[in-house]
Amino acid sequence: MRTQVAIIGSGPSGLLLGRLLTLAGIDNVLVDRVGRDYILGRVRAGVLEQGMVEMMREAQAAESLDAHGLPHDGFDIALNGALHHIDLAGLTGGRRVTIYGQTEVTRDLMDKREADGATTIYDAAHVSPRDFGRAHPWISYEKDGATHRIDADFIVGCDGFHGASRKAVPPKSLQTFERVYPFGWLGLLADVPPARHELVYGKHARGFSLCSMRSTTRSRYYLQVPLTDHVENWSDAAFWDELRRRLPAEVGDAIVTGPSFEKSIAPLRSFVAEPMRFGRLFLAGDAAHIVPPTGAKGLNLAASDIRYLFDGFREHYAEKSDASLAAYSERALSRIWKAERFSWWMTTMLHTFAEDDAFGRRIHDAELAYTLSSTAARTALAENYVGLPY
Ligand code: RFL
Ligand code: PHB
Repeated sequence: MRTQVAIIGSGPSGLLLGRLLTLAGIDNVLVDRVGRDYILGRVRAGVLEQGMVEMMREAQAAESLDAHGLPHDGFDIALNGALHHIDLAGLTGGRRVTIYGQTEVTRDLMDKREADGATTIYDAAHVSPRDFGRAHPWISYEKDGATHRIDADFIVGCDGFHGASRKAVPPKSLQTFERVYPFGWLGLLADVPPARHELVYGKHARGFSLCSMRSTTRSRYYLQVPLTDHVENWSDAAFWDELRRRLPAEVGDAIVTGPSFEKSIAPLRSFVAEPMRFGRLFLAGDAAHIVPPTGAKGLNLAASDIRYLFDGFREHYAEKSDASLAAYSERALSRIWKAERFSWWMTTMLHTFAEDDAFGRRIHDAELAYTLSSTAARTALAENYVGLPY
């Protein structure tokens, strides 16, 4: 098989790139090691920046997002039994975020891809990018007992943190930066109305908590838990009890409980790999970087990578210019590092660190108290939360 752009990974970054390329008349093939249902079974992000919403519209895949996404003009931070409102729109000249699940983004893009008739190979084993340091890169994979080959002009690794693309780069060509946090997030999804109409990020001596949602009838809640914890240790009742303990009474009393249909623990990590281009192989999304979810940036960063990369491919094919492709890694990394900083800052400010001494705890408390009390600091928070310009 031959194509112009071979994409590894059918998550939001691979699907968004594929759809934009297809609309621009650029042939592309997508390969994933698992299948559609498995991918749609993963519960992940839920907050979209305005830039990502606009990209979904550019991809002509925003009908459901525009109909069912919930625009949010702000959120609350709970501290010491009180709520402090962060007026995103007021602090940023009217910018806002939209609540719409990653699962739905992925499904909408998959449906468009199917309707486009673009080639997607699911359940492909041992996917491997080859010869990307040379003029004629290709991908190999195994399926149905046979080995297959896709020749391409370019390969894009959208295959997430554990994917094959970054691993195929010789270690000496790659610099990595990493911070692993000493806790995880236990997440619960339930078909109950959200406690409030906006998100609540809770700081508490017992640990961080977050009240989020997917719709007006589906809630997503998180609790900070030790890395040694296991999801089997948490009955639904224990989760609801602990959540209420960590939140002010006005939020706790408004929580509607019900049976969960998803519960899982995710570790928190910051990670960046530099550069994001190796000859004819590009990395995008989680394949190149991870942020802890506290700033709601993971999915949105995947979208901004695709913004820069798609512009590069369009210029390459339509205008015979490689200037944007050449600038991809540097442009993307400049925005990524700012989101890394913001996500790290939100995480350290809002979580409880067991290894903190008394001084460290007071400093983290003062950081949050200052942020809540200063219009300048709240503006900086809001400007990052709604998303820095592309
Ligand atoms: P994805 O979504 O991980 O998609 C990668 C795709 O590549 C496939 N793949 C392979 N295909 C072929 N060969 C291989 N060797 C392959 N290895 C992997 C996978 O099957 C998959 O289909 O990456 P993408 O597209 O870059 O999108 C990034 C986002 O998914 C990610 O940033 C966010 O979901 C991060 N994240 C969260 N972000 C938020 O902003 N808010 C959240 O609440 C939030 N929760 C989460 C998260 C990530 C999690 N992970 C990675 C475990 C919760 C979890 C549990
Ligand atoms: C979510 O709804 O899953 C969510 C929302 C905000 C975050 C992280 C996760 O910061």
